[in-house]
Amino acid sequence: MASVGVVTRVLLGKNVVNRVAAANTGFVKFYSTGPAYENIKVEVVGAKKNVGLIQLNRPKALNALCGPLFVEVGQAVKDFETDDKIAAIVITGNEKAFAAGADIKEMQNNTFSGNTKKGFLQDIEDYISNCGKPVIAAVNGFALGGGCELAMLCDIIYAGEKAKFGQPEINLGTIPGIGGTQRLPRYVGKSKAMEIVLTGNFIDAHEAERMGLVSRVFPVDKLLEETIKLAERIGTHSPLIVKMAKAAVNQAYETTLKSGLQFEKAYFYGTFATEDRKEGMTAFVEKRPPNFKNE
Ligand code: DAK
Repeated sequence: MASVGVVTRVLLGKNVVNRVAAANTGFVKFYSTGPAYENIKVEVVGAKKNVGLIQLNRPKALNALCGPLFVEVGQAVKDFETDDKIAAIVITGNEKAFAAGADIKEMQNNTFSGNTKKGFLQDIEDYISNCGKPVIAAVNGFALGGGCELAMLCDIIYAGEKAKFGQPEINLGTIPGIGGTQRLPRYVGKSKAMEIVLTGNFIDAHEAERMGLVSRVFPVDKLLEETIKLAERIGTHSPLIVKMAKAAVNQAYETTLKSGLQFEKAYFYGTFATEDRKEGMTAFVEKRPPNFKNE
């Protein structure tokens, strides 16, 4: 894994603290108290140590999304979101699988009443969708079922050229449950989404790019590096304005065109109440790079 930062876990009795130490600067940051991560790896990467990297890490099960993994991803996203030094978050898997879907063995004996009463893997949707920072999926290998849906929860999807996307739930006698029937049509249109959901067939990375599901495709071994570069590029901007821009784009998926345009205008006007808007335009006029303060 491309890595600049170093992640260590410090066991304090039963409590575990994820300690992220940036090797070059000696800077030490405590992430969160709570249970040790068993299903993901978390790192701070990038030249400025401002990219939070979450790697799904259940390789023997092709990163199948078991309940504890979902909880851990949610916690890691939350931790990165609340850390002012982090500009963007990247979620990735390994070369064989981003994630092959929810853990079928874990849910095999679930019941309608149990799912209805207790819910099923719900939280991650809120953590990622509502995250105020950009979340980027770097997909190599299989992104199936909940894995494809996890990628679609992210703001941008980059893929390695061997990636395969699909919603194969139909083969299991069920249907997508975390956005496959709702987000996929918004990405690729009704006919393609129907084809993918009703056949369970996989699509490859280039086809996914042509359909608009994926924004760029890279050689497998360049994917993570390129995704981190994208996160760093976003990280050169004002985090406050990035948050507003993300919220405005997301409105396009939540409302009518008229309401979305009103939202955009209100946010556009709102940028004029920020120091960073003033700095951005002043820097342009003075022909110098802006120095954004997140204010
Ligand atoms: N769950 C559990 N184990 C899995 C798995 C999965 N989804 N996918 C793969 N594995 C395990 C295999 O069982 C195998 O384990 P062992 O037998 O070695 O112990 C190991 O990973 C390697 O898999 P294969 O031997 O099958 O590897 P192949 O290369 O031959 O095939 C494959 C790769 C990805 C084509 C195949 O493994 C496959 O078809 N996997 C299942 C894909 C799938 O159907 N995914 C959709 C699952 S349903 C919700 C949230 C989420 C969801 C729903 C609701 N809410 C919040 C409400 C999501 C639902 C789903 O994703």
